[in-house]
Amino acid sequence: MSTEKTLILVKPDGVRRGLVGEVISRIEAKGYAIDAVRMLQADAALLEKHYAEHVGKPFYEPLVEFMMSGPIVAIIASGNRVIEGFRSLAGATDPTVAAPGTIRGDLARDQGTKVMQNLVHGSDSPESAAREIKIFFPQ
Ligand code: DAT
Ligand code: MG
Repeated sequence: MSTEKTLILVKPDGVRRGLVGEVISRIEAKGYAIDAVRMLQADAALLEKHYAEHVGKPFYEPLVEFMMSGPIVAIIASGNRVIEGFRSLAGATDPTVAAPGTIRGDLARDQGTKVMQNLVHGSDSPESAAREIKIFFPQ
């Protein structure tokens, strides 16, 4: 059985605030392996693929604008149940109510913007992980 992999993003707010190391530290401290890291500037076409499920929602345009507002860091992490495990480390989508102890709960808050700025993305299923890893690590 091959080890599970997930796609993690440190979003532009996380890069701007110098939290790349903090996020990677939390992944490593939990015991997952870092398999690949890549810094990039996302464009609208890449984000439309990544956020296909959200196209047309009221927060989609602000989401794309936010995700293009600066560089992001894409990470492949691996380990048994890493998909679920990283979602747990990240905390709830809304940083105001994300539990203390989580990345979003400890380090993010509501900024009064149309899209929630919550520092990190993590794949939500094995199918999403496989799809998203191909988008950010096409080689
Ligand atoms: P998650 O990132 O927790 O998987 P998601 O996939 O539902 O959440 O949404 C993608 C991102 O879009 C999320 O990280 C923040 C933003 N977002 C989601 N729902 C939102 C809403 N109702 N209002 C504003 N931003 C939202
Ligand atoms: Mg999601």
